[in-house]
Parts: sequence; C-alpha cells; structure tokens
Amino acid sequence: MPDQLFEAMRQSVIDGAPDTATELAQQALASGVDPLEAVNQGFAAGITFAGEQFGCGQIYLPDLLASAEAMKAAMSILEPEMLKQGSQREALGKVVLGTAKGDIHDIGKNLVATILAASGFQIFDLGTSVTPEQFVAKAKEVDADIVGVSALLTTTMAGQKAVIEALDRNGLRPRVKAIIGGAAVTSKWAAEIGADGYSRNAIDALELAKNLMGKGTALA
Ligand code: B1M
Repeated sequence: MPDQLFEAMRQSVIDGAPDTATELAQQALASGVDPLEAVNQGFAAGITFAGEQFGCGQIYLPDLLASAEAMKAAMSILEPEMLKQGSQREALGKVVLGTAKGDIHDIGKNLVATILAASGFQIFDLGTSVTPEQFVAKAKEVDADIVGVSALLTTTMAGQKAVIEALDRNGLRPRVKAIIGGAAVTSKWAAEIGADGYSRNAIDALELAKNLMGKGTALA
C-alpha cells in the first residue's frame, strides 16, 4: 500500500496536480505514514524527475512551475505535522536560514527548516534571494549559532562564499558556524570556501547542525 501511495505522490508532482497532491498528503497522514517518508519517497522523487525532464528539454518551464506548485501544496499539509514534534524538544540552537542572492528555489531549504525546527532548533528563515548583509544583520539580531545558505544554481553558489566572507568580515565566525547545501553544492566546494559544514539532504543537515552544537550522535 505505501509503495502505491508513494508512486501516486510522485506522479501527482510530475503531473503538476496540486489538488491530487494535497489529497494524497492528507491520505498519508490519515493512514499513519511518516510525513518525512512521504516527502522523500513520494513527492521529492516527483520533483527530481521533473527536474531531469526539464534539464534534458523534455518539459518546459511552465510544466516545472506546475510541478513545484504541486510539491508545495503537499508540503503545506505535511510540514505542520513534522513541526508539531519540535515544540516538545530541548532547545538546540538558533539557525538563520535562506537561499543565496539571485536564487528563488526554496523547496529544499524549507524542508531543511522544517526538519531542524521539528528537532528543536529555532529557525529564522529569511526566504529566498537573500543578500550577505541580510544574513549578517539577522545573525547579529538573534545571536545566531548557525547560518545556513542554500543554493540550487551553479551561478548562485558564489553567494554562499559571499555570506561566509561577510560573516568573517563582521567578526561573527568562528562562534557562528556557516553551513551550506543545495543540489549543485559539493563537499569540495564547501571546503574551498571555508564553510563549517555541508550536507546533501535535510536529514544530514540535522545531524550536521547537531554536531556543530556539540549535541550530535557522530563520534568526534
Ligand atoms: Co529550477 N533549476 N530553475 N526551478 N529547479 C534546477 C536547480 C536545475 C538543476 C534544473 C535542471 O536544469 N535540470 C537547474 C539548475 C542548473 C544549474 O545551475 N546547475 C534549474 C534552472 C536552470 C532554473 C531556472 C534558471 C530556469 C529558467 O528560468 N530558465 C530558474 C531559476 C530561477 C532563480 O532561482 N533565479 C528555475 C526556476 C525553478 C522553478 C521556479 C520552476 C522551481 C522552483 C520552485 C521553488 O523552489 N519554489 C524549480 C525547480 C522545482 C527545480 C528542480 C526541478 C527541483 C528543485 C527542488 O525543489 N528539489 C531542480 C532540479 C533538481 O534539483 N533536481 C531545478 C527538491 C528538494 C527537496 O531538493 O532543493 O535539492 P533540493 O534540496 C535538498 C538538498 O539539496 C539539501 O536538502 C534538501 C532536502 O533534502 N539542501 C540543503 C538544500 N538546501 C540546503 C541547505 C543546507 C543543507 C542542505 O544547509 C544550509
């Protein structure tokens, strides 16, 4: 049954069908499916496929936009469920999050925000196309422990470097840790720009953030 449900979720995103995606997300919650599994095995698989189709010219931007809308519709049902757990957890630290300047992709960044919040981190989400100055100002204002910058485009990865440089210029590091992620980002790039950490997905981002706060499960 979950396999069929996951396949239907994937297809609803490929079809760009927000109403179907909403219904399937509700059905998943009603039948006790872990919302994170619904995202990873169902909806995110659909958006990844749509991205591949777009990348090789099989579909056009309006189709990709429709897929993103369907993905967002599902997330709006699943995210509150994931967040419910966060308020009962020990406070782990403050994280300022955003997508790099010039980049409007936010589905993955929002998933990272939800998973960190659900685990007890306090999240200050600056949204998309965030300048280095905005990251620095928010980090100072809330006395952040971690600043996280997402980038999905090869052209906006330079924005991650600019944020790290701005944190350094303002004397915020090494106390404030800088982490990066996003489809185009690699550990090599993270090392090159002196980031304190990189993760491939939202689950790893949680482990990384916990480790940076000295509350992880990984061995030092
Ligand atoms: Co765009 N797009 N897009 N797009 N889009 C990509 C990234 C692309 C790879 C598609 C392709 O060509 N195959 C390509 C980039 C090529 C490149 O630079 N290498 C691309 C392009 C070219 C573009 C436009 C330029 C298209 C155009 O206008 N001609 C344009 C750019 C607009 C802009 O930003 N200025 C554009 C627009 C769009 C839409 C608006 C249609 C839509 C975004 C909707 C939205 O986000 N609100 C969109 C989408 C949906 C995609 C793809 C298909 C899917 C991205 C996504 O949501 N994935 C994407 C192809 C792909 O990645 N396969 C693509 C699902 C999400 C759960 O995964 O975002 O990777 P992801 O996040 C993961 C991890 O990366 C990680 O954890 C997340 C959860 O596990 N992670 C972090 C992310 N951030 C992290 C931060 C962390 C740690 C981990 O710490 C801080």
